[in-house]
Amino acid sequence: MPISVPSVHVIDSHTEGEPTRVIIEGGPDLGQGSMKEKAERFARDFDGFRRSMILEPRGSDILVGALLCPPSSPACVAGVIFFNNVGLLGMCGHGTIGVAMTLAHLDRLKTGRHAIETPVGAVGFELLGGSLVSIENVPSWRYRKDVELQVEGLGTVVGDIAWGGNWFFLTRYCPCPLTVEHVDRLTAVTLQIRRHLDKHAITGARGERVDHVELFAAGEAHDAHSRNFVLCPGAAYDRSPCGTGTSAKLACLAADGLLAPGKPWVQESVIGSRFEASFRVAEDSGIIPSIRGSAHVYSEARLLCHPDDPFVGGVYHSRMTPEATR
Ligand code: PYC
Repeated sequence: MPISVPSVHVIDSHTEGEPTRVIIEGGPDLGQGSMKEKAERFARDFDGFRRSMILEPRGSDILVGALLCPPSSPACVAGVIFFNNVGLLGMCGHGTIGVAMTLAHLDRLKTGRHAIETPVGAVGFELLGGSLVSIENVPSWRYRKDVELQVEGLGTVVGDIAWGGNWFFLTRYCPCPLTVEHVDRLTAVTLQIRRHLDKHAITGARGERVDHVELFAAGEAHDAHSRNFVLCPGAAYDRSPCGTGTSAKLACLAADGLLAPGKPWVQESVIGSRFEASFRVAEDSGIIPSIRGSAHVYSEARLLCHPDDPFVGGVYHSRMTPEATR
């Protein structure tokens, strides 16, 4: 007689090289309430599910998960909680593009404009045809300019703190070229910067942890305005140019008067993939960034979660435990 094993239907895609795993069916029921309340419930009561979906052996440290749930606003096609190897994300730009392509792959959405609801606000998106998606992110803004850090082993590092759906420290400090051959050094340096931010309680506007660090240099392609390296909360680096990081960058450029509303900004990632971005001025304050990129669905699976499997709860990579990444 076949044994019934709990299974989770997932669809994996990548956006400009950075993967997203959308939980289609088999995820926890988070009940009623706002997306913020649902995210709090997910973090508090279902952390084992998060670990099982993202960590090895079913996942990997570089995956971002997207749990679909009913939205509280009828204007949105889905509620989405993004999560990674160490916890939850406020928003995820590459992940929103991945969710959009996944819903199109399932034939749940047609070309045109739609929106999802995240714990930090509604995010509009447009399926542009083929693999292209453009998103309209939550209002983004710069909180502090030219924050000077004296980082052990690195010396003076100057950067801005900005919100783009997650909190970022953005700096032009570049110890080596922003290329894949250097990702170990770039990871070590950005972790060192983040440890300094943590140690000295340098936070977002309401005391939030600044959990993403973004290094910038000139773009390599002739039409790229900039290239970046983005350290994510769990010590993985973003293979895409990071949607929320590009939003935070646009907020800084806008605040400095270096980019006008509607003007294009091409942001390259450390692997050379790219987002095309621009912004409009937000009604209250800050900017509304638009980010355009491509996503490709590459796998559809049922993850089996047999209770007898000793590693059903996932295993942390030794360098990437929540403690090691602090
Ligand atoms: O695209 O916003 C993003 C993102 C955040 C973390 C990884 N990707």
